[in-house]
Amino acid sequence: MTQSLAKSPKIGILMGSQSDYETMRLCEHILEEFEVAFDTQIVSAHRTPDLMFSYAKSASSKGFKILIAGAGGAAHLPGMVSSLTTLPVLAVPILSKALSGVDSLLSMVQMPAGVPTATFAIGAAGATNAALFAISILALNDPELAEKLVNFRNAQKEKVVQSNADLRDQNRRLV
Ligand code: RP5
Repeated sequence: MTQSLAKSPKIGILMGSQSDYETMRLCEHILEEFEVAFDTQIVSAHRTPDLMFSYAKSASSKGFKILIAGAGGAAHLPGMVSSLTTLPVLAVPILSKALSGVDSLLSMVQMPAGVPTATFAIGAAGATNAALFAISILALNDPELAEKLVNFRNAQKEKVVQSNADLRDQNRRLV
C-alpha cells in the first residue's frame, strides 16, 4: 500500500500490518483535510526488518519531516524506527484483540531514556491526534497551516457551544 498526495511527502505513515490500516487511515483523513502530503506504507519490524531499516535510514534524506508509526501487540515498530532516525516518531498503539491495545501502548510508551517516541492514545483517538500533532510541528514553520489548526480548534469549540444550546432547548421543552 502506498498513497501519496505529492512527490515529496513530509509525513511518513507506517504500520506493521494491513490490519492496522483501519486505524491508521484516520491519520490520512486528517492530513488530507489539512492538505498535508503523506506517504503510507506497511513496514513490519519483525516480518520485514530489512525494509524497516532502509525506510527509517533513508526517511530524512527523502524529505520526510515526521514519521507516524502504528503497530499492535509487541509493538516494537515505532521504537525500532526511532533508533534508526532522529526524525520525530509519533507512535499509535493499535487496539489489539487479546489485550485491548494495552500491550501495544506499553510496548511503545515505555521507551528507555535516550531514544524517545511520542506515544498517543490507543486506537482511533491516537491516530487522529498523532496526525494533528504532526501538523502542529509542521505549523511551527508554516503560518497557513497554523491558521488551519486554529480554525480546526474553533470548529470543535463551536460544536460544544451548539450542543449546549441544543441541550438548553431540549430542557426548556421538558419544563
Ligand atoms: C503487528 O501485529 C501489527 O502491527 C498488527 O497490529 C499486529 C497483528 O498483525 P496481523 O496478524 O493482523 O498481520 O505486527
